Amino acid sequence: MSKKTTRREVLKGGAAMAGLGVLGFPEWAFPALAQGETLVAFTDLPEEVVLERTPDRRIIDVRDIDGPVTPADKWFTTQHYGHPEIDRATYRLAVSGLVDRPLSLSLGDLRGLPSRELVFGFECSGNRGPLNGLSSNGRWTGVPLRTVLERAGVQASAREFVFFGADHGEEEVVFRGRTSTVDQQYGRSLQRDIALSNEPLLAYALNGEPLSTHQGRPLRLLVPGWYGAPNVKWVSEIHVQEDQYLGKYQARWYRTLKGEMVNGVMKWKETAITKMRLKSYIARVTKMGNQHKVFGVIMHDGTPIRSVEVRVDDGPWQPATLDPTTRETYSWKFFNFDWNGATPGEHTITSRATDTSGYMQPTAEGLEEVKKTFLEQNNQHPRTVMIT
Ligand SMILES: Nc1nc2c(c(=O)[nH]1)N[C@H]1C(S)=C(S)[C@@H](COP(=O)(O)O)O[C@H]1N2
Ligand SMILES: [Mo]
Repeated sequence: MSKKTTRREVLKGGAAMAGLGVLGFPEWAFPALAQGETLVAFTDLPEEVVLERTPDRRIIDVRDIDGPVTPADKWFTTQHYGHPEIDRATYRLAVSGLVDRPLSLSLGDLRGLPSRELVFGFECSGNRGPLNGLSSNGRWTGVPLRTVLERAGVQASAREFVFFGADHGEEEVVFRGRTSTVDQQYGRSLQRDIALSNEPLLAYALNGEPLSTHQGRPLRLLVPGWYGAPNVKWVSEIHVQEDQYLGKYQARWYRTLKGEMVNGVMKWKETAITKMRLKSYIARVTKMGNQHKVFGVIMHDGTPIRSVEVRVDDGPWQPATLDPTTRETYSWKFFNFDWNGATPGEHTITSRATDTSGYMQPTAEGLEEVKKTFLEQNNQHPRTVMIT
C-alpha cells in the first residue's frame, strides 16, 4: 500500500468491508506482548479502530493473538441467517437419501462413537487485508464423518453429500425472469471421494468445551484445509444423492472467477470455494528496547510450508522463522522476524509464503491478472508502520 493510500481511504475501502468503524477506541489489553514490549502503530489503519462485534459477526483483532489456539469466545464468527438455538436434548442428526439405513442420531449417540481431535484453523473466503480478522484456529473434537456414513451404509450410486444447517431464511431464486421466494436452509455439499475420506469431522467440541452457539452448537462439519463456507454449522441433516447440489451457497454465492493458461490461451473458469489458498499476513510489529519484531500468520490447505519471507521497503526478501507451536498439518502457522536496524520514519513491510508444491503467495497485481472476484484474496499485503 503506497503512502498515497490515506487513512481515510482505507476506511472507505477494505477496512470498511472488514467491519472497521471509527466509533471510539477501546483500550485493548495485549497479553500477547512481553514485559517492556510495545506495539508499533500501523499507519494503514485509522488511529481509532473498532472491530465489528455484533451478536452475528465477530472479527478478531489480529494484533492481539496470544497463542496458537483462539479461545472460543474470541473466535471469529459470521453466518447468513443468524444463530438458531438448538435444544441439545432433543437434537437429532438425520442421515437420509441413498443409504441402506437412514439414521437419526442424538448427541449421546454421536458422543458414543469413536472420536478424534483436529487442530484446524480457517478463514472466511472473504477475509482480506489489512486486518484479516476473519481467521482463527481451534482444537476440535468430534466423530469422523466417514464413521457416521459407514453406519448408514452409503449406496453405490451416491455421488453428492449435502449438509444442511438448522438455520434457514427466505431466498429469491431467479430463473429466466421468474423469481420464486422460497424458504431454504444453509446447505453445502461434498463429493463422494472427500465425504468418504478420513478427513472431514463432525465436531461437537472446540478447545475441550461443547461448541458455542456461534461455532455451530451442537454439531458442525469441518473440512480440514478448506475455507469457512463448507464448515456447515448447526448441521441437522446429511442428505446423500446422485445429482449435483446447486443451492445458493454451494453454486452461486461462494465462487471465484479464475483465469488459467490452457494451450497458450487464457481460459476463465468459475470455481467453487474449497481449499484455502496459501496466504501469509502480518499481524503486528513490536518494539522492545531497540529491537523490532514482526509477527505474522499463515493460512493454508495443509501443504507443508517451504518458507516465509519478510521484506522491508524495497529491500531483499529475508527468511522469517516458523513458530514450532503451530506444527499440526491444518493449524494456522505463526512466523516471527527480527527486524534489525529499523530507522525512524514510515516503512512498508511485506510477507510472502511458499509451500512445498512450489506455490508462492502472489502479489496483488499478479493475483488481479488471474482472478476477477473478491473471494480467495490471498495476495501479499504490504503493511505500513511508523518507527519513532
Ligand atoms: N449453518 C451455517 N453454517 C455456516 C454458515 C452459515 O451461514 N450457516 N456460514 C459459513 C461461513 S461463510 C463461514 S466463514 C463459517 C464461519 O464459521 P465461524 O462462525 O465458526 O467462524 O461458517 C460457515 N458455516
Ligand atoms: Mo465465509
